Amino acid sequence: MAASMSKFKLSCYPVPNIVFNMRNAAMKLFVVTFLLFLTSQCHGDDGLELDEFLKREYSLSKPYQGVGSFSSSHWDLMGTAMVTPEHVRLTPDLQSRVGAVWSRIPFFIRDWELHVHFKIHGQGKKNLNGDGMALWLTKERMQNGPVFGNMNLFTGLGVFVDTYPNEDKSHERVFPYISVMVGNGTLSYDHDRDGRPTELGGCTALVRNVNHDTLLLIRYMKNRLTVMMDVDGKREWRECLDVPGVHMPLGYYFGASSVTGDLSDNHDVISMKLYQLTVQRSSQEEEEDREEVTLPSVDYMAPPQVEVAEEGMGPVGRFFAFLIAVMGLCVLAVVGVVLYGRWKERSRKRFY
Ligand SMILES: *[C@@H]1O[C@H](CO)[C@@H](O)[C@H](O)[C@H]1NC(C)=O
Ligand SMILES: [Ca+2]
Repeated sequence: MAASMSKFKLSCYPVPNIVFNMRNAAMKLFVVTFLLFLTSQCHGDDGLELDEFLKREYSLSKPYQGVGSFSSSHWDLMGTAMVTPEHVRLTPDLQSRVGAVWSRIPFFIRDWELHVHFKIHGQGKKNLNGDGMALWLTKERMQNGPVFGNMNLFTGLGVFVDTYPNEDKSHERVFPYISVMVGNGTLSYDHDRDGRPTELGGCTALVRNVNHDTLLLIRYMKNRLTVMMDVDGKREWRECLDVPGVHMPLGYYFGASSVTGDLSDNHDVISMKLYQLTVQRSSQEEEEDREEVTLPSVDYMAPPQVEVAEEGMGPVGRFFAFLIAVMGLCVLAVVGVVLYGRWKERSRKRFY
């Protein structure tokens, strides 16, 4: 990640030539360090929201006109999914149900943002409910299977709102948990481990049985995948995951699916709104983007997640820590020399 991240970030604060012309190596190091620090503040959001607009053919919203009917809709229903005036209910709060809703139209937009308004609620006490729901952008559609009601070995993006901890040995992860996976047709989602071996990342999202609206945002822009959530009733987006170097082919299908087992919940989709993002690309980025992607992939896969309480330091952070340590040592050395000088002086005085 480090390499592609810094490339991405440096593009928003170009390093001035003057830095490279400096004679003094220490000074150069200092300035570059400072610039690196600046660029680490730059979030790569440049060019965002120049223009965004809703694409109705990829959106699902009230009054869900014709959803599931043969002729007049862009969406198909599957299994127990049913339309009411308030929502598309994927599963009711009953055992062993599978439901899904799938877009009929292949998706050909390069940069986009999907806002999903959903509601998960039921009678079960905490962690006695399940299993959650998934959002999809995949090559396959309308399949049955073990991954939140959809097939395993899928090809494309899956965002899971997992409400039941299957692997719960250490309670180190608080559920409901959002996790993200990019499948290439051969990667298997491990349900018993809540998908840990293949996840790109994720976060806890306390979305169940709450009185306020719960929303997810999935953004794919310049091959960067970002997931944000608005689940606290504060009406602001909080970041859940942000991964550069994600390559997604065009022509896939949006979907949402859900499954219940021994444990259950109502899994409702209230709306899915797809916005096209208009993004400026440099000619180099245009060049890179012209290479056709035939299989979804991710440049950098994190090693299987081990939960850490706080965020680790990035390369820049580590460099700073190193710099501070070196500076600290210098200060100590100076203080030591001064103290030693005084001590010598005093001991000399004692002889007179
Ligand atoms: C799918 O991804 C995995 C993990 O990155 C990789 O080992 C495998 O070779 C990929 N499969 C294909 C068909 O590219
Ligand atoms: Ca699970």
